[in-house]
Amino acid sequence: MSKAMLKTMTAMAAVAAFMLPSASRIATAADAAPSAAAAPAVDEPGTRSFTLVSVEVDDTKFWLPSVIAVEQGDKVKLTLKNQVPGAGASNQHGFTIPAYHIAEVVTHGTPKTITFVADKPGVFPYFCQLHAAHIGGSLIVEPRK
Ligand SMILES: [Cu+2]
Repeated sequence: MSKAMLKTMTAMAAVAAFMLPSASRIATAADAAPSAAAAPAVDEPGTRSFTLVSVEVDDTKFWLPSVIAVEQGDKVKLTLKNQVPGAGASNQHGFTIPAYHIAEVVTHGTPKTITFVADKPGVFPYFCQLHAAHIGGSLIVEPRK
């Protein structure tokens, strides 16, 4: 069987599976709403999403997780949250990935979302550009095969 035929049959099966339940029961607006809401939020293909949180443990600040890995060419979406308690200027921490020209300042209580395309393979450190003692991590970009 050809790959194209298999693809077509798979698509037809998917359509049939989708159509059967709705055809076999009387759909009401009340029925439809929960199933629509239950559908998971899916990123567009090729997008990798991560939440990075800055925390303080025993007087040491960390960006966690300390390793994130993607594949070269992925669109990367990072949600940055600063959960370190503080007031005034001390309620801000930096997040930078110099190799990707990213440098943000994240205020406690105000998450930031950034996106970029991981076009360069390698291991790239991320850290807080405001405080040398603030421990960062590594972005691993696996080369595309
Ligand atoms: Cu910091």
